[in-house]
Amino acid sequence: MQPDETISGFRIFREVLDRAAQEALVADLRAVAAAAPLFSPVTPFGRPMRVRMTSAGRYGWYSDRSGYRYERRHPSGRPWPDIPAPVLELWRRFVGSGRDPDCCLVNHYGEGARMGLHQDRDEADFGWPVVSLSLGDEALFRMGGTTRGGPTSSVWLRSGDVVVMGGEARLCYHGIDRIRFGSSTLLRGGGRVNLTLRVVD
Ligand code: MD3
Ligand code: FE
Repeated sequence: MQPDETISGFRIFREVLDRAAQEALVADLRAVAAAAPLFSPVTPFGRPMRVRMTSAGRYGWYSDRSGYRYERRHPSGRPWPDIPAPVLELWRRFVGSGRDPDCCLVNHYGEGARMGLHQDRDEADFGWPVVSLSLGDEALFRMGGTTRGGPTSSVWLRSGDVVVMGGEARLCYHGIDRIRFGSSTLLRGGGRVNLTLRVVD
């Protein structure tokens, strides 16, 4: 499959899901959030993150004063719900059926939410790519290189877009500078949801 754009190894596929598929997926994600409610992780520096999160799969991503990590259970003590079938289908389409993701992180961006530049390095094997799906409001995605402080480039991600980060891009710095709150009608009340699929262990 050919990406619509490739920017420093980040492969961007536009409008992979049409509106009907996006709406169906939002219903699945509401069920995930009912079983595993969204929460605001606290960074190791003690600051609550602006983005609210939950997860599906064998592992969920978690953070508190003790650090960033994956956990087997939601803070409620219950295991994370299963990854919705259409999400697994997306992964298999872009990565193949050799191994399914262990974690589907669900990030919710309300008005004013952003995510600073960071690397994803809490996983055991960087040979597996990360796949991300954007839903709802448009977001300004910034990507850099594998060291902090180098040049970056930015691109707007829209609802239904998929980004695949493998190879050189897997350890690149990335973040969300801002969203255009209310730019999409997918989520009632506005906002953005991003799914990231990862192999963890
Ligand atoms: C590049 N999320 O959850 S998705 C994250 O839109 C995260 O919520 C952002 O960064 C969001 O860690 C960006 C795009 C993305 C996801 C994972 C990556 C880019 C990546 C992993 C490696 C390199
Ligand atoms: Fe990330």
